[in-house]
Amino acid sequence: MEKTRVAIIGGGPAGLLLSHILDLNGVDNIVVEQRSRAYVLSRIRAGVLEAGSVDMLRSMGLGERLDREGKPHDGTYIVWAGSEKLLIDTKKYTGRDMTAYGQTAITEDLYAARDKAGGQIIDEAENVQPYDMTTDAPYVTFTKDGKERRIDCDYIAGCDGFHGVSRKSIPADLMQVYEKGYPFGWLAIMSETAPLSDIIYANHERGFALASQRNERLSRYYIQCDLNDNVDEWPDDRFWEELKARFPKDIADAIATGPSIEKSIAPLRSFVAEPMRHGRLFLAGDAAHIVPPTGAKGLNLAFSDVYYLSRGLIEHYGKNNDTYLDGYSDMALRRIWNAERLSWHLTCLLHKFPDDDRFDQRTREDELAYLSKSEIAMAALAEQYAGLPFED
Ligand code: RFL
Ligand code: PHB
Repeated sequence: MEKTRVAIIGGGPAGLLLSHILDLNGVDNIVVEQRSRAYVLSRIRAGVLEAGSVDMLRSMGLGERLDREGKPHDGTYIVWAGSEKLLIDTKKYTGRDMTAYGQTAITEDLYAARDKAGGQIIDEAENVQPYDMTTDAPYVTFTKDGKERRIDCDYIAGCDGFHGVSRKSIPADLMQVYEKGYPFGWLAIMSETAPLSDIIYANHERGFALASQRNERLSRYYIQCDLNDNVDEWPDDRFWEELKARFPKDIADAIATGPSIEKSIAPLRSFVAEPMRHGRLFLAGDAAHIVPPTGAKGLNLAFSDVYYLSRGLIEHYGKNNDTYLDGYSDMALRRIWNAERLSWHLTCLLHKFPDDDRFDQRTREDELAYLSKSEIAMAALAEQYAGLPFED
């Protein structure tokens, strides 16, 4: 039996960052992760950080490699109708840039920081289960190397992603769940080729496409695919051909192709479970909400949750003040719902839906044309794409 103040379930970006911030503020904690460290570090996922996320990582001493390798840019381009182009110019409209820096690198940085500080991360923990969240003596049990273990704690942070155990341990009748599925997925590849200089979303009659990057030798590309597609049906040649067909010719010609080093298909989903608290259990990140990746909000939301939750716990222990802890769910959800709506809207605006008719596509093109002409419309989009500021 072990004892700590905060037991954190899940060692992804949300759990690791929470652990790091609590530790910096003298709040001891233990992270319990079901996968191996190698597995967690091999996940690719997100690539674009809001300025608020970058500020937060920097202020927690995690900015060194990010400042060296991350690529700041003014915003993301949208191309459509074969030749039109606009920039969601977050720099111009909010004064803040976006940064291309991969989730894999962030996770590496977080593990390095936790190791340096002597943080306790228990990986390959099986059957992790939170108990007694509505009492003042909650605990977490799991099996490690065949032995049953138990951590007694004051609070449990459920940072265990969409498929985790934390949200599922809250009685269903105490939670409101909002969910939307989309009739397509994203097929992603990583290739060791020089990326385009910009991040570009494409709306095309063949479907959505996205050109992104990790560093000057590593490109990340996505295309909208059928939900039933299998990666085996997408050899590299077919992928590159389809990707190029969805971009205007000058952009397609500039795409450097090469062998893929990773290829995967992810479904798209919108999901929110509220409130994000049940007694002494707090949910953060994908454990409580999912956005479709159009908009690049998922990891950024996980970080803003951690910002609010860490502040609540630090105030509780440091000042005996529970205002922020009690306000956590409402405060986090305001930002989450803005990102949910933006991600849903950009997904509808930029993808081709199976039951689309000519009217649907024409109205999409009208909205894109309007965005490229109206400073007011673009300012509103850019403000949300940049991410709303954290609340005081
Ligand atoms: P994670 O990363 O899923 O980590 C959860 C961790 O919990 C562990 N776990 C458990 N541990 C113990 N017991 C259990 N029962 C457990 N069950 C699960 C898991 O093994 C895992 O280690 O959630 P977290 O930390 O909340 O982080 C969320 C982000 O990973 C996610 O929102 C982003 O990747 C979303 N996302 C993007 N977000 C952005 O902000 N910008 C982007 O550009 C962006 N692009 C993307 C994305 C997600 C994508 N996919 C594949 C869904 C692009 C894609 C394609
Ligand atoms: C990525 O680089 O992986 C990426 C970029 C923008 C998105 C989603 C993912 O909207």
